[in-house]
Amino acid sequence: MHAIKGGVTSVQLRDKNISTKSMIKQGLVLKEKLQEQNIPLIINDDVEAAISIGADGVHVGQSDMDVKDVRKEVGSSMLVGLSCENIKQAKLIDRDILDYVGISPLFSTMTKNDHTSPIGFDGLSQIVSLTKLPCVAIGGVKVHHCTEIFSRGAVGVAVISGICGQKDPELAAIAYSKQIANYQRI
Ligand code: TZP
Ligand code: MG
Repeated sequence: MHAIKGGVTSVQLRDKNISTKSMIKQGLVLKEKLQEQNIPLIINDDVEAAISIGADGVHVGQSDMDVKDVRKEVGSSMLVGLSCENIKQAKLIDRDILDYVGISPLFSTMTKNDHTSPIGFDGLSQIVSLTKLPCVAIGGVKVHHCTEIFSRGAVGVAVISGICGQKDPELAAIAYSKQIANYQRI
């Protein structure tokens, strides 16, 4: 909730090592808190949990459930996002099924130990230009990267360690929010 006070506009619940039952338990608690603040909750890679929680969205990776099947299960009102790691995957993005794309990883990060090769700013531009969907950059995103990320056409940044791993997540979120607000004024 500190991060939200600092300006975070959506939250993803991600834990690769818990059961659907625990995901639902945690998700329901989180959903209630986020709903009070009008902040959407996205569940990572667990469609069953996302449906049970009544989450606003579900996010899958390239090796998770196929997005066509995800869409069939969640219906038309839930957001569905997909991670995209390279040009080949970008060319296969189906904008009739998906709502947004997570471009990943921008830079190397210790948070996800099995990530693919970092794509950097130029990779980000290439993938953005291949999709008409809103793109969010993830992976090693620091405050000082935000202006460049937005200038390359992404509409958002997804951050874990830069906010959750900081002593003061609220202050960290404020720093990201300021960069984004400044960019929007340019
Ligand atoms: N997917 C690609 S990189 C990543 C995920 C979940 C981790 C991002 O974490 P951080 O700490 O913001 O680099
Ligand atoms: Mg995954």
